[in-house]
Amino acid sequence: MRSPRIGARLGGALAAVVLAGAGLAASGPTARAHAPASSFADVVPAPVKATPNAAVTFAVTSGTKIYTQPGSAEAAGVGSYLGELLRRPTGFPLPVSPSAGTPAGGISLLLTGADPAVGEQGYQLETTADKVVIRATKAAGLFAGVQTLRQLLPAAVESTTVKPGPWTVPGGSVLDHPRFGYRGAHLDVARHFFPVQTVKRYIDELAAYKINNLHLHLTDDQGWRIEIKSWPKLATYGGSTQVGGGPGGYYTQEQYKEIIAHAASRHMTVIPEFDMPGHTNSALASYAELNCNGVAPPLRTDIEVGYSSLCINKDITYKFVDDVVREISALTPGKYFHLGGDEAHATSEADYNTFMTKVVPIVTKYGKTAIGWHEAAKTKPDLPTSTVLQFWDTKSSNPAVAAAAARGNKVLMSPANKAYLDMKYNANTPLGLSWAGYIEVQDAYNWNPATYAQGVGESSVFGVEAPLWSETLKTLSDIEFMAFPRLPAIAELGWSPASAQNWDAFKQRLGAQGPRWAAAGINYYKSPQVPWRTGTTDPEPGACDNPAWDRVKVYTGGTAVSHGDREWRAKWWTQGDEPGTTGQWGVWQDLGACK
Ligand code: NGO
Repeated sequence: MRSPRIGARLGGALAAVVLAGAGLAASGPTARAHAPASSFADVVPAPVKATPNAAVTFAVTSGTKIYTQPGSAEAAGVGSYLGELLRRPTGFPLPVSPSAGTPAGGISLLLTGADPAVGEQGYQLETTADKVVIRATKAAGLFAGVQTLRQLLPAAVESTTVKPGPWTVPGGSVLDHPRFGYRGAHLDVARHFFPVQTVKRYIDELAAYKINNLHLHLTDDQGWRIEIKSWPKLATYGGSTQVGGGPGGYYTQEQYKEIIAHAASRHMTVIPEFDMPGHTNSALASYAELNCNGVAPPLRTDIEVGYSSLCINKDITYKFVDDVVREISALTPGKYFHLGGDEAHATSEADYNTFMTKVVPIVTKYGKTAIGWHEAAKTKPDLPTSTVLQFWDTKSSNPAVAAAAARGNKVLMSPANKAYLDMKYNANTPLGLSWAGYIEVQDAYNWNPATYAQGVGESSVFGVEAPLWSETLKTLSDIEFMAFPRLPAIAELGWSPASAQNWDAFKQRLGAQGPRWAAAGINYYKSPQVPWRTGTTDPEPGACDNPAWDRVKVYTGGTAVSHGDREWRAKWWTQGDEPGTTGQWGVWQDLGACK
C-alpha cells in the first residue's frame, strides 16, 4: 500500500511553527487523492520559520503560469529554471512571463515586498489556494525559495519522466534566510577526473540543498585538470593519467567556463584551487625547469601525499604561479582563489613562509581573495587578515588557527572527521578512506560550526564546506553514494539556525528525501540511522528484471540494464559511461523506475 503523506495536519487552523528545537511531527495520516504529498516539516535545510495552513493547498496544473519580476533578467532566469524543473515530471507547458502582480493560477517570483529579514540570500514563500508567491531582495533568494517549493511538491517532481501527479503544494508561508553566507561543496577532480557532465549534475544536486559555492580541486600530484595556455603541457601531459593509472583528462578553458556558467545558472560560485607548494607532482613532471634539480619526476598514480614541492628559490616558480593564477583568475568571475597550502611536508618551514608570502600577493594582484587550507595559518609573517583559512583538522584545538581568528582571519569549517564526504560511513563501506574515522550521518550532522574549533566563534566562521576527495571515487554514482545523505546534513548546518539543529527532527526530514533521490536516480547510502520514507505518490522502484549495469562491458544499442533503481537502454554502443550521463562513447535512454 502506498500512501501519499499529507504532512502536519493542524485541524484546519493556521498555526505558526518555528522550526527551532524539536521540529514538526513527521508522519502524516492516510492517503487522499489531492492531499499535499509533502509538508513544511520535510524541508531540508530546515527553514527559519514555517507557518502551515492546512486549510488550503495549491495545485500545479496544465494551466499554471510562472510570473517573474518585470525588468529583471536574473528573476527571469530563475523562472525559466523553475519551468524546466517542473515541465519534466508534469509535462505541463508552464510558460514564463513578467508580471509585477501575483495573478491567480500562478507561481510569482518577485523582487519586491520581501521582509528585510530575508537579507541577500533568503526569501519568503506563501502558498494560498490559487497561487504561490516567492519574494526576495535578490535573485539568489528567489532561487533558494524555488528549492523549498520543489521540496513541497511530491517526490515524483524529481522524476525524469512524466508522472501523473497530482502536483499539490501545501498551504502556508515560509520566512527563511541562511545562517552563513558561504555554504560550500568541494570536489577533487584531480585524483580521478570527472567529465563536465558529471560536475554539472553534481552542481544540480548541490543546489537543491542551497549550497552556493563549488570548490574545484583542479590540481594535485596525480593530475593537472585545467588547460593553461602559457604552460600547455600541464594539462596535456600532467593531466594524462589519474589514480590507478587511467587516462585522466582535463577541462579546456572553454569547458571550465561552461562549468562556471552552469553553476551561475544555479546561483553557485566556482572557487578554483591550484594546490601549492606541495601536491604539485603533476606540474613538476610536466616541466623539468620547475624542479630544483632540473629533472622532471615521473607521473604518479598512487595516493601518497606530502612528497612534492615547487622549488621555492627559483624565479621561474613565481613566473609559473603568476601565469597560472592570471589565466585561471581571468576565467573565474568569483571573488575567491584557493591556493592550497596543505601537507607541504617536502617544503621546509622557512621555504613555506617565503612561498606563501610571495604567492598571496599574486592572488591579490589578479583581483582575488586567497583561501588556503589551515596550515597557511602558521605562515610568518602573518598573512593578511583577508585570507580565509579552511579548517580540516580532526582536533578541535589548533592554536595557529585560533590565533589567526583572533587577528581577524575568517575560517571556513570543514573538520575532516565531520565534514569530509570521502570518509567511509562504516567499516563495510565499499568506497572512501578512513584516516579521519568513519562518519555516519549522525556524526556528519552533530557538530556546531561555531563551537567546534577552539577560538573560532560564530563571528569568525566564514561558512561551512563539505570536501569530497576522489582517491577511491571514479563515477557520478560513486560521488552520489558518498555525498548522500551526508551533504544535506552539512548543508543544513550551513543554512539553518543553530537553534533548529536537532538530530531526531533532522533524520525525519532526511527520510523524506529518500523517495526524491530514488525518483531522480541519485545513488545514495541507505543509512540505518534514517527512517527512510516510502509513502509517496511515486511508486517505489522494485527490482529490475534486467542485469545490473557493468562498467567494463560493452553494450550495443537496445541492450537494457538496471542501475540506480532504474532501467536504461543503450541508444547506440557504450562502455564505461554511467547510465544517466552522456559520455564520450554513447548515450543511455531512461526507461523509468523499475516496476
Ligand atoms: C587531506 C589531504 C588531501 C587528501 C584528503 C583525503 C587535505 C586538505 N589534504 O585533506 O590531499 O585527498 O585528506 O581525505
